[in-house]
Amino acid sequence: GVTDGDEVAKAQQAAPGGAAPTIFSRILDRSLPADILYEDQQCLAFRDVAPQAPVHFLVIPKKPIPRISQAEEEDQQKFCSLINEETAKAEGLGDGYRLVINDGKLGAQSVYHLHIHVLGGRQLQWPPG
Ligand code: IU
Repeated sequence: GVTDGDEVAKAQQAAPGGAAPTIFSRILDRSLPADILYEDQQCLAFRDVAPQAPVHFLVIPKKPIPRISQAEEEDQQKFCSLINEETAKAEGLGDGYRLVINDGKLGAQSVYHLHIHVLGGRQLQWPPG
C-alpha cells in the first residue's frame, strides 16, 4: 500500500500550478474507473484507492478548483454541502468521522483538484502526522 512517506513525497513533486487536468478529471469523465458513492450536479464522492481507514472516500467539486486556499468564497460555500453527512451515514460512520482537506506542499496535497477526505470506521488518533 501507499505509506504516509510516499504520499508526502508525491505531494512534494505535485505541481500546484492549477491549469493542468488531474487524475480526478478522468474519474469525473469516467475515462478512469472509480468506486463512486454519490454524485450530484456539483460534487462527486468516490473511494480513495489507498484507504487510510476502514472507510476513506474523497468528495470533489466537479469544477476543477485546484486547492482550497485558491477557492473563491462562492465556491467554498457550494462545496461543503450536506452530501458529506449523507454519505458518511450510509457508510456506517454514525459514531463519528474526520474531514480533512490537504492544502499545498506543506499540507501534503498531492492531487491539485480540491477534495475533502472523509475517514472513519476506526478510532482515529490526534494529532495526524
Ligand atoms: P491529497 O490530499 O492530495 O494528498 O490526496 C490525494 C488522494 O487521492 C490520496 O489519498 C490518494 O490515495 C488518492 N488517489 C485516488 O484515490 N485515486 C487516484 O487515482 C490517485 C490518488 I493518483
